[in-house]
Amino acid sequence: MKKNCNILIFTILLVGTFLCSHAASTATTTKKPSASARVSTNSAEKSVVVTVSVALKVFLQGAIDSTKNIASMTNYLQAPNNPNISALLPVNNPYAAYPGYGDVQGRYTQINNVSGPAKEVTDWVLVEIWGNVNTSAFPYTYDLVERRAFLLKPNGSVVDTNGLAPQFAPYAQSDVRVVVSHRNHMGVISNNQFAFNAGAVVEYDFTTGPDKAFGSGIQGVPEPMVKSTYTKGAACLWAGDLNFDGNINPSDWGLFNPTLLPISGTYSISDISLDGLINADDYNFIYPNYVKSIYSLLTYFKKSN
Ligand SMILES: [Ca+2]
Ligand SMILES: [Ca+2]
Repeated sequence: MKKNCNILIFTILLVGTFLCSHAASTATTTKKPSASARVSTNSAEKSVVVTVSVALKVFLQGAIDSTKNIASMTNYLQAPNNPNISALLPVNNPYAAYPGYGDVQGRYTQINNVSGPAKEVTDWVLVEIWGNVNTSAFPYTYDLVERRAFLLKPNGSVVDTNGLAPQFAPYAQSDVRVVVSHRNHMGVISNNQFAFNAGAVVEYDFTTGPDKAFGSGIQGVPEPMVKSTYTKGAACLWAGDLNFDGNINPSDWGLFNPTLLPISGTYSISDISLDGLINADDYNFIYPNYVKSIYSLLTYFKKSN
C-alpha cells in the first residue's frame, strides 16, 4: 500500500511538472486525451477518475503592477507593501458568501504564505464550466457544469491550492466554454469552445487580446476586456463591477466607498487596486469605467439547468 502511495505521489509530481510547463504556453486548444493526464483513484469505489486539466491565464485591470515593464499583477493583499497593513487574503473563498453561490468550494489555509504550495497569490477568482451554450436567440442559455474558486497568481495563471492547474470532471459535450469572474472586476466567457473529454488538457490565455472573450468585435457592444498602455498591452478584466453582475454602472458606483474617505487594512470590493487601501487609486479605476457604462454579454445569459 505504501509503495502504491509513493507511485501515486510520484505520478502527481511528474504530471504537475507537465502541467506547469504547459501553463507557460499561450496555445488555445483542447488537446486529445493524453496518457500523462492526471489520474486519481477513489479506493472506496475501486474506480479510476480521469479529469480535465484547465490552465487559464487572466489579468485584472486594477491589480496591474505599475512598477513592472511587462504585464503582471501585485500580490499586495497577500504581502502588503504598506508596513501598517497585515496580510488580508481570506482563507475561505469570498464567492460562497454571495446569494446563489453557496455551493462554491475553495479554501486555502496558507493563502497569506508566499512560501505555501501556491506561492504568490493576487486574489481568489471564480471559474465556471458552461456546457450547451446557445447564442442563437435571446436570452442566451447555458448549462452550469461545474464551478469552483481558485487562486489567481501575479503572472495571471489560475491555480488550485496545490499550485497546479485546476482539474474538472469530464463532460460529454464538445461545446464547453470557460467563464472567469472576479469580485470587483467584470467577468469573461471564453470565445473558444472546448472538448472536455477525460484526460483533456485545456489551455486558454485571456490576456493576449479582448478577442479571447465572447462578445468582442460586436458592433455597439463594449469590448469585453481592456487593453491599454497602462496594462502593458495585455487584455485585462475591466475594473469596477462591485456587485458582480456583469455591468459596470451606477449600481457599482453607488456601492463604492460611501464615505469617500481613505480606509486602510481592508479586504473590500471598494479596493479595486487590490492593495488593502481604499483611496483615490480605486476611484481612478471605477470612475472612468462607470462613465463608459461598460457591460458584458454575460448579462444576456440565462442558466437553463
Ligand atoms: Ca455591476
Ligand atoms: Ca486600493
